[in-house]
Amino acid sequence: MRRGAFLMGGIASVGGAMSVRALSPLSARAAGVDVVDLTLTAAPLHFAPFAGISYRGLAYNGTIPGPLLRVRHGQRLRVRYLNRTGAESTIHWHGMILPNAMDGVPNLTQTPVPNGETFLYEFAPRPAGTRWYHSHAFPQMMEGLFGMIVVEDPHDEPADRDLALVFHDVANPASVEAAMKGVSTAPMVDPFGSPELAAMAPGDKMGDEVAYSAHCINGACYPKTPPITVSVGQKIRLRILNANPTQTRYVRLAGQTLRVTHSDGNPLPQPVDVEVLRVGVAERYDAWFEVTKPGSWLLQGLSTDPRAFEQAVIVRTPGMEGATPMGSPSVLSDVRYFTYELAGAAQAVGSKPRAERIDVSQAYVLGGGAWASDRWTMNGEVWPQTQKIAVHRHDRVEVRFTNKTDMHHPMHLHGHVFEVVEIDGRALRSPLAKDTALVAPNGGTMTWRFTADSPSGRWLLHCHNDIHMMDGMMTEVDYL
Ligand SMILES: [Cu+2]
Repeated sequence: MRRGAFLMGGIASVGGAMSVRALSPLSARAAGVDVVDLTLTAAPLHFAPFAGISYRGLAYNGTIPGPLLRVRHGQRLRVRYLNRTGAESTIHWHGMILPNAMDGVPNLTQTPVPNGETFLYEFAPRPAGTRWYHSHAFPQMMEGLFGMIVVEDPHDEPADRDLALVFHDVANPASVEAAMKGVSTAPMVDPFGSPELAAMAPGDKMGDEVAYSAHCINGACYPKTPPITVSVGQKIRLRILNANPTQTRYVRLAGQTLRVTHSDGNPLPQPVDVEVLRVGVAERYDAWFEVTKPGSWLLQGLSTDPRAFEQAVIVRTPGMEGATPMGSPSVLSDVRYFTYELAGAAQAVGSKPRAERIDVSQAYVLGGGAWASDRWTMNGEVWPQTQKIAVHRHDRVEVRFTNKTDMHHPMHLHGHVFEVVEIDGRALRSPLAKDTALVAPNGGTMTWRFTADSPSGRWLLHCHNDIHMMDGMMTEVDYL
């Protein structure tokens, strides 16, 4: 394999065809500097993950995904952003608590960066964990402007291998246009047995589904994804990001149990062992496994899409180069997969989250999305008419969603880490710290709590499904 983790002042990046990116420990020199300085240039790229496809996309520093960025908790990050996309652009630092002016939302937290111009992003990345960055100017993220950033926690349990895996896909632009108008006929691509498919009535069509022409991990499609070589006895840490703009991914490593330790970069109350990792749009998970015997296994992003087999990479021990890798069935019936209820120890239906003083409470009904509709709504309104949440500093805030659509919605709050305290009428004994969480369909509910202790400003709260966001499912938390 191409084991390409090169340190450049705290940045690990891989040139050429992107491989699975191994994070070696930051050198003393890289970890010792106060400020990590780098330049990100966004520009058009012909992206060709395999023969027969050449996609006109956008890339940071010439690669899709963009370079893997690494900083140590406490270091400052200074990114000179050069926009050569041909349009206005910004960078959003997803999952970070940072000054509002650095949050990268065009026309809300900053003037968009004109083509040919630069902008300086500077902040101390926090909290520690697996986070990511992407353009917040539609449709640049789905065109390729995204990458992972790891904020290293020096107190983290060390891994023998630390691997960054970005799951991403090439969207068909015509289907994106149709999906925005609610008239897409692209197939549903969730695996059989998934809650996404179970939520759909037969013949049910939302018209919002995007079609994808390639499914990649770190810029390549199977069988061109460079295999990952591991040794018996090693403990491997996988950092997984679902950068697909509309679809949940089910990640499975054949024949292995995954021990999930972090969700959206934040430590879980306790590790959870699963066979399959469910990763909603924009979510990240850290999952570990131990190599107990020689073998060759496929790590796969499961879906029923005809090209789903492309989203895979071989994990194998030395000497297994000639072996056929073990795969996984693409069905999820009777499979233990990661759920928030499992990780948060959900109690019985009717249980209530811990009683505490709540200063601001806001309920949202998620709606819209009928066939041929270009409206995805919060309390019946589309952005910017949606009801905003006004908070004072230090307020304890509760947000409750009721999802009346038959789609899951990956709801994301900028600039804060919230706690999921309730799901479908069941209180979580151990609330989950997250920045993005899937709200279940058909009357599903979810309650978040957070303290308004972030820097003041205007913080977006929106569905991270790009189609839903652009069709209005967006609001904001405003500090008074
Ligand atoms: Cu949505």
